[in-house]
Amino acid sequence: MAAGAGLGLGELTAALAGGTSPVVGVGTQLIDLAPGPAKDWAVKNLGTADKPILVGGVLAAVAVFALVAGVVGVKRPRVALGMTVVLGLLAILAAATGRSLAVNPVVRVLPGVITLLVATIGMYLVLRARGYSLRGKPQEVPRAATPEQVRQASGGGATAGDVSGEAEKPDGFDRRKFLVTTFALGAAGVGGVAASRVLPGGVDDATRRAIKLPIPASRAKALPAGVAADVAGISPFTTSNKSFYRVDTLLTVPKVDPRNWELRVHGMVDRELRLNFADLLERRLVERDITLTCVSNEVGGPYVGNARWIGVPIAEILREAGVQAGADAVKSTSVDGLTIGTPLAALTDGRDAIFAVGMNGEPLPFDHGFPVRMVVPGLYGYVSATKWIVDFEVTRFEDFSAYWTDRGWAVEAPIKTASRIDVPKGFARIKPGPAVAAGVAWAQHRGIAKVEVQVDGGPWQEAKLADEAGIDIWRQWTFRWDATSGNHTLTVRATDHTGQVQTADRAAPRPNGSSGLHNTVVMVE
Ligand SMILES: Nc1nc2c(c(=O)[nH]1)N[C@H]1C(S)=C(S)[C@@H](COP(=O)(O)O)O[C@H]1N2
Ligand SMILES: [Mo]
Repeated sequence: MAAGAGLGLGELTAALAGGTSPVVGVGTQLIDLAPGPAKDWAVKNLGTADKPILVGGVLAAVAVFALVAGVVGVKRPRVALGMTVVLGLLAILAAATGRSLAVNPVVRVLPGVITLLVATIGMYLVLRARGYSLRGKPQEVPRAATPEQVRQASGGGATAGDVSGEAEKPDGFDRRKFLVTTFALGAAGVGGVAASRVLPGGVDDATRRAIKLPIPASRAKALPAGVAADVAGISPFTTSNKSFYRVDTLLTVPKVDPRNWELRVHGMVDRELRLNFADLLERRLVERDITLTCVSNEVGGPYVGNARWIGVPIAEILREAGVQAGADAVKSTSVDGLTIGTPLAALTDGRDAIFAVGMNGEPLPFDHGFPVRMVVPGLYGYVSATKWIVDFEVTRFEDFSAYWTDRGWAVEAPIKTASRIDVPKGFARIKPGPAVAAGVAWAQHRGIAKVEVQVDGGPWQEAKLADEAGIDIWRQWTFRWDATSGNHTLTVRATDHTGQVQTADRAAPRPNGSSGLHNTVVMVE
């Protein structure tokens, strides 16, 4: 209960003052310190559930630790207090050294300090109510104490062998006080968490949705009539914001107020720029369909999506800032301190690299980087798609290392040519006769030229491609075949416009993206 009160009031302090929540702070440190394989495993096997599972794990660990402290406290109250202090110190340490949304270092650790104080004082009060003195030797009074013993202990005054210490009345176990104290602590914990949840944390969703984005000066190219294949179960050509995959390292999604948002453009530039949200909206906006892919996507995996973005061309900002000779990279930083390194060339070679403010007709959703994120066609997200961006530094790759590259991922990571079977689903049962397979293929900034399907390891047969919307955008395909009874394996491969055929060589996502061919087994009745 004492630990719960500490965490609850720490949570409330974080909501009120804006510091790092103890649970989120420790969880974030665990994310950052986790060895690469552990993280890969979580991304692969837990998906987006990894975050609630991590938070649940932290809470469970605290609960177990606090229970042990409580049990130990029966015999050794000072050890119990020591353990409680350690718990608080962990929260402070995590906040002080980890990524945090709070800039001010004092504000940052404040919730941890509150957690330490509340939990320790709470533990002290519980122990006292339980009848234990903290000074001198541990008491032996409670539970089995006979009325005589109690009377002796309380009436005897400070005689030799006094076990009570001076501050305490050695009145043994005060059940009422004990229950009231534990109940009050529990209520403080629950109340703190509840209050922190109803407090407005940053800007709210109504404010976000109320933002009117100007009509972009350069609209997206009209989509050809046949970009979408008419097959049930195929990934929609445009991925809705709700079903767009999400990959990041944040336990609580930042709700940055656009009125306070600022992007600093600096480093190897002639003129440092500071852009606020209104500045961005006043610039020339472009609207583009761009397909995003995560480097963690396994062959056939779900971490790919296509959206219609609105944003400011990064090249135009760089031109205005004046890039100095020798620079070859940009280090961008999000509001929580995560860094991403992007090749300068990909931002200036004419492709549609943007500071995006809109996604599928609305301001960026909080989950996807509100108010501003980067979108760069052709590069995996971890080297290009900085969400909640606040800092943009022109620099050289040799002068910095970014968050993911510190964790064993490649410094440069163009998206590999890939394809996926959406229909039929694995182990689907279908009727014999004419059948259809369908899916998507992508090779951003090179474009998809051909998709082929193989049935049971037979010859490669060309699939029908949907119309091409652009080289930065995925392309749908369909394949008609004659299904005969029995189990069959369908395999797909794509070829991009450079002539590169998708490799069959299997590679894990680390260090620079998975490779290999997606296949699906169908059962024909
Ligand atoms: N601030 C921040 N930006 C980030 C990340 C992150 O962890 N933090 N993850 C990147 C990765 S790995 C990918 S694949 C894309 C995913 O963008 P989405 O969540 O909008 O799909 O965002 C990128 N931008
Ligand atoms: Mo990613």
